[in-house]
Amino acid sequence: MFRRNPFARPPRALPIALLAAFCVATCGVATAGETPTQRDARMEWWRDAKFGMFIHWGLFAVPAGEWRGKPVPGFSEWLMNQGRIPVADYAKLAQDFNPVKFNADEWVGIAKAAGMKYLVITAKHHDGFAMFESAASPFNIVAATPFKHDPLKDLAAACAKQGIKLGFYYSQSQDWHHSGGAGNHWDPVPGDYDQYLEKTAVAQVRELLTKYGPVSVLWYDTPRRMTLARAQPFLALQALQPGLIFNNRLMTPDPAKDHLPGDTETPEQFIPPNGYPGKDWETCMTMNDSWGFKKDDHHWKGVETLLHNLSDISSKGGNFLLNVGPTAEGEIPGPSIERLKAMGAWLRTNGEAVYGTQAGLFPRRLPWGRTTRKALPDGGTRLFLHVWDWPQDGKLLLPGMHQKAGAGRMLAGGAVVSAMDSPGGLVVGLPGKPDDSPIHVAALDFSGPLTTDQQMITAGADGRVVLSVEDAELFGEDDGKPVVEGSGETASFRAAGGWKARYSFQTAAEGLWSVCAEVSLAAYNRLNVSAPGPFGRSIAAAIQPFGDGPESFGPVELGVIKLPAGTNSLELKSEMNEVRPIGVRRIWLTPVK
Ligand code: H79
Repeated sequence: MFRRNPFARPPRALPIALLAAFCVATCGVATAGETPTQRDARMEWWRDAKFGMFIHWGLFAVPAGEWRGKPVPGFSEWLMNQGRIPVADYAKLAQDFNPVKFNADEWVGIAKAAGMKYLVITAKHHDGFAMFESAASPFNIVAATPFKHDPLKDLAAACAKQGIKLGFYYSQSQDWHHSGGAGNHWDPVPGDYDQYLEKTAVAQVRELLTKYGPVSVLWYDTPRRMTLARAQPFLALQALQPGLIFNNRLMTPDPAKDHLPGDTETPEQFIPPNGYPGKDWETCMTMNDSWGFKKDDHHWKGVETLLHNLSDISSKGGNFLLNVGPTAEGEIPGPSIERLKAMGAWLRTNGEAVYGTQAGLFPRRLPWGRTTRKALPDGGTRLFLHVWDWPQDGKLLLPGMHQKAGAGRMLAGGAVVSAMDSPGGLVVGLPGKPDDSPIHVAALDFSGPLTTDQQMITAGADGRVVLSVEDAELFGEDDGKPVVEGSGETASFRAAGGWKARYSFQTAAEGLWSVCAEVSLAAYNRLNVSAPGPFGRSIAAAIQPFGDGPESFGPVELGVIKLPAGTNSLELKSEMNEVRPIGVRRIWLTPVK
């Protein structure tokens, strides 16, 4: 399989679902001269940490998504680009950047109380403004603002004091301000890209790696125009920080000959359906819509969603880098602080199910939640059951598991959890009644490693892959989550507005599949099917309303899709943005000869 960096020049016309397909980049190549054991040792703290704070802070916090009184659509840190603002006009914002309320100890304290173990702050974003004192460019917070102070110095000290690992985000390629930097097409500053790399980017990364004590993470972004030769000076500098971990966005490899340097996969704004088995990965995600502070962005995710994300990510073996966008005054927004506090409270009781854990056991989606596991010193394994939906009868099935369970308890309160074998697997009895915690966690101990004979969905004897409603992971926008009706053969889900259904299954060989669905709909609709993967592409079918209303289901052929061998996931959604109710029963894939 070829290697592709997620943010290397995404083809413009492709829909987001397809861009996500390209985000399945690969890495995990050890740093030159490092053995696998040394690499494991270097990655250990990061693998255990699970939860970190991303901080997007920069000059963009001053306009906060508005230019000359008018809102500019998109991320606030992209305002200069989206508003096509001339370099000289944008640079004047520095005169109004005076974050007098900034308090590094408070920020680090907020991260720590949230249960976060590391933070990654934008030292320089695409706008080219350095949030640190830099001899390489006067366009920095010390030289160009009334604040005249280096906040990264304070943060480094606060992190050291409070035991939080420090990381820097650095936009090495895109720089809309400096001569030769990539990405400024509206008011380009003439100059040579290689000169820019040497005089600005490499010089500033050297400053970041030499003037702030221990740096644990370097987070590069949007490697437009970055080749292996251009990456070399950055790679060489990294030796200045033993143990440094860096992401997979330094460069775009030439698929014919290069490997992609970097320690971590970086899915942005999504959770990979099956994780990246065998690789280190970190989902970065905003808490509202914008990364940088945007004054009219009130589209906050709820605490339950944020905790489900942390639970889902850890069940797939990844880390969660959750973003805050502080204001130009230097404050983390109140709604972010509230949510972080609630996450911290949950983690203080249930953190054992997250920190230092590995991906859960079951290859198929569980109807009640997620699992993680941890090896015990005596050779046994502790399985954590993250209960998202407490079953009415208090009983959970661990499908295909037939090992004898030892002691079990709820992490909150310690009440005893029972487990009994049954033909379908272990039946776990949860004690008492659920309270208002978004996730209740049970821990069960086993001797030795865990096994389940639960299998991923595969093709049946007739060659078809049949995906039922129970197999679907359902997503809704805001309050519009799809509703499941019925059970067995005739189970269906009903959805309207923005919704998405995701299915995971295994294919034995690469090939073409015809996708069909049994649907019921009251109005014209267009369904979109996509499979994130090397051949990811969307197919869509215009389907007419048929039958006698919502009770009547009929088959519809959606099109043909190419899938690789192995684990696949397929997403189904409506292309109609307006509310168009639809019912979906089974989906099936038939191999195309
Ligand atoms: O720092 C955050 C984003 O600013 C940065 N990565 C995260 C961590 C990022 N850079 N590029 N992208 C994300 C891809 C998204 C590009 C978009 Fe746009 C910016 C979509 C809309 C605004 C550029 C301008 C592409 C379309 C219009």
